[in-house]
Amino acid sequence: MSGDDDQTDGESGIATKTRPKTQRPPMYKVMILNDDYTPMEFVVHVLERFFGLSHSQAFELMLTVHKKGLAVVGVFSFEVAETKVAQVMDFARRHQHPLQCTMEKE
Ligand code: TYC
Repeated sequence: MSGDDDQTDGESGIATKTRPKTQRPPMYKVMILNDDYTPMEFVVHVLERFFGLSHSQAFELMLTVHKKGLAVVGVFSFEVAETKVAQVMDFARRHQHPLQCTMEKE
């Protein structure tokens, strides 16, 4: 309950609050990198399939990567980020495209 941790400052008599530290799990950015060979449609398909983006969101994000070199495509827990990276890398390799997907602690 909020207010449970109200305390009274000994000197001033002013009510003060302590905030118990809430532990949040670290989150990981998943990024895709541009290259000169992977077809644009393939990257759009990857973003729709593995990151749940709509076609127009996927197309825009693909263009951002194409122009800027890389972009964050999502932020996930370690396990989910690891799985996404592995799925994308495996899918790209199976289609013989050099698309790279990496993760980084936020
Ligand atoms: N640069 C690629 C091309 O012109 C398209 C591309 C976009 C590749 C994004 C990778 O992550 C990427 N065919």
